[in-house]
Amino acid sequence: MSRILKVAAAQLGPIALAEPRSSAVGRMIALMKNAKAQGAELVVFPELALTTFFPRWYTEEQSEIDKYFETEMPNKATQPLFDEARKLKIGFNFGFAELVVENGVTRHFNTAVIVNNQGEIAAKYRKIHLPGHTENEPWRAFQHLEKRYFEKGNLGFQVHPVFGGKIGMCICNDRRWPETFRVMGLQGVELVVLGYNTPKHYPPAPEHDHLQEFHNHLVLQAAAYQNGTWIVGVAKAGKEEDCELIGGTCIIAPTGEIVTECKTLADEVILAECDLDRCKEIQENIFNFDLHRQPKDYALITAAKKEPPSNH
Ligand code: CDV
Repeated sequence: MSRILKVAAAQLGPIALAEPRSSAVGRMIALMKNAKAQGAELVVFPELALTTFFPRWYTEEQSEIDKYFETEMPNKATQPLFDEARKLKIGFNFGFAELVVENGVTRHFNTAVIVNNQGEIAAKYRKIHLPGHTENEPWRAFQHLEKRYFEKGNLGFQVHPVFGGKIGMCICNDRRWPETFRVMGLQGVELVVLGYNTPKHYPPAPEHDHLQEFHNHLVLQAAAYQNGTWIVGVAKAGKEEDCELIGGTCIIAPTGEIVTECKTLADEVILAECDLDRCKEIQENIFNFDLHRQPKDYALITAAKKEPPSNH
C-alpha cells in the first residue's frame, strides 16, 4: 500500500473584525475544493481560522470575548465545511477557539482538530504554549492576550493513527519549542500539521521584526530534520485590521528541506506528495533515537521551572 499522502496547505489571507464566520467558512470551502482538484487527501488550515485574531483586543467583558468561541463543533456556521469535506472525501485540519464545560467547569482553549474524509472529528489538540500577556499593555501597537483569554491545553502532544500515518498537531507558538516536536518524535510522528497567526511586529523586541519569516522557517525546518517528520505550517497572512501577519506557509520534508511554499499573503493553496516512508531516512539513521539519544543527560529539560512574574 502506498505511503504517499497528498497534503495541501490552505493559507488564509486576513479575516476582518466584522467578517462573519459564514464568510470565512465560504473561503475555506473554496480552498478545499481547490485542494481536492489538485488531488489532496488532507488540507490544513490556519490557527483560529474562523474569525479575526481577537486576542489583539483587550476587554474585561467576558461575554464580548466568548462571541469568538465555538461551544460545539461542528456547529451551524461550520457544518457546511464538514459537509463539503464528506462530499469531496477529503480530510482537513483547522484551528478555532473552543469553549467547553468539563466536569462543571467552563474552559477556554485554543484548539485544532483533524477531521477524517467522512467529516468526523478524528483527533483534537489544545494549544500548550500560549504567548503574550494577561493584562492590557497600551504601549503595544496591538495586544496579544492569549494568556488572558485561553488556558493551557490539557491534551498533551499526541500522535494519531490517521490517514495511513502517524500524525500530530501543534499550534503557532508551539512550533518555536523543540520539545513540542521531540515529544511527538518520540512517538514516531510522520507528519505534524500546524497553523499560525504571526505578526511581523513583535512589540517586546521590534529589532527582530525583520527576522520573523526567517525564524518561522528556521524552527520548522530544524524540527522536521531533528525528528525525521514532514511538517505542514499554514499561516493566516496579510494585513488583518492594523496588524501585518507574515505568510510563509510551507510543506517541509523530513530532511528539513522546504518542498513547496506560498507566494502570496492571500488565500492560496499549495500541495505536496508526502512519502511517509521517507521519515525512515532520518529516523533510522542520524536521529535513530534508540541508538543515539542520551536522555539521562537531558534531565534538566523536564525539571520544574521557576514561576514567571505575574504579568507574563
Ligand atoms: N499566535 C501565536 O502564537 N503567535 C506568536 C507570536 C505572538 C510570537 C508566534 O509564536 O508566532
